[in-house]
Amino acid sequence: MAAMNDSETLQDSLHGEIESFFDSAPPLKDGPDISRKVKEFIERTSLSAGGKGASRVVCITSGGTTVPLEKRCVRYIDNFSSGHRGAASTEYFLEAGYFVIFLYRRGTCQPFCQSLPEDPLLECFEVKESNVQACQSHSEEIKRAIGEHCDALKRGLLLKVPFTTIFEYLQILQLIAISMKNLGRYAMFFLAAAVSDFYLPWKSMEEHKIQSASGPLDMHLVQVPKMLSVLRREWAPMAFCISFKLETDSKILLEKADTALKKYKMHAVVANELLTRKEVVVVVTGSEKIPVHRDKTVASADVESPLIKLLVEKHSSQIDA
Ligand code: 9Z3
Repeated sequence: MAAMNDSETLQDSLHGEIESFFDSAPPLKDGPDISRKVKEFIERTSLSAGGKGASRVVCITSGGTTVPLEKRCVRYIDNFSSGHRGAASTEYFLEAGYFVIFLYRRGTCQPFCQSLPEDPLLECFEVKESNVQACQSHSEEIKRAIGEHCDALKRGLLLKVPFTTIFEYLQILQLIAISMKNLGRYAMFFLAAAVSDFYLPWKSMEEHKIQSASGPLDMHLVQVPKMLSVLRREWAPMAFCISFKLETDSKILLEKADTALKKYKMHAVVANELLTRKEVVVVVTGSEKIPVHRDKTVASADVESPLIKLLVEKHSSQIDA
């Protein structure tokens, strides 16, 4: 029997880690329902293309994943992400003619709601003569938000799928990616979600709330297997894949983005720093590092607008190659 080389051994151990992650994960509560909705959505995208080639579909991940510490979860570890990047990018991809699967963390920013106050229900409406109506000061934003959201849903351009835990996120991402496999190069992944690096396996988790009377807490967290490799290699190998690299230290950011690009064979890695993430990002590809800035002359302009324009161009080149 031929001896395994280093890369085969690495792939084998990654497969083992991934298998054990999925085997030990609690089954998705509404798995069959999510699966049906995703399949129907993707079927509709193919139908709508008619005879004109294929439609482009992007899966946008948004928000942070949680790591539960108890099965009947009271406490959890969280990952920072407001969901602004994913929500704003959803609007720009829809504008560019993409179908969007928006895989988002429950409670984070939603597309079309960027200009609304934090608590729109309580801050944008008032009661007048026993009727609820939109406040004059917010009526235009509300009309736009509701109108564009309903339109995207009605025309079947947007599918929203929520997650909370790292277990839900990775199971749903796998389900979506495998369903998108047949779209080939017309599929795109825009992985802006902040994904936990460590988790507590379900089988080693306490059933009930951890008791503080037991003294200091000692917990062994296991590394979350790097699903980016398997997404590229097996789940949807032809899809155009963009991942994100977040750092707080600018000195290591571009190097780490470059390493991720090569290690996971991404088409581009968007590098961003926590404090400046709304002003500038750097798109790192195999041949260039392109800084993308927000247009500072327009108060409401965001960095996602030029970023999505650039990524759509890159995706077009990939499709035509
Ligand atoms: C990002 O870097 C996103 O751009 C942000 C967006 C989470 C910073 P907001 O949601 O912020 O608009 O508030 N996302 C990816 C972060 C991440 O976890 N990347 C992993 C890493 O850096 C690779 S998958 O190791």
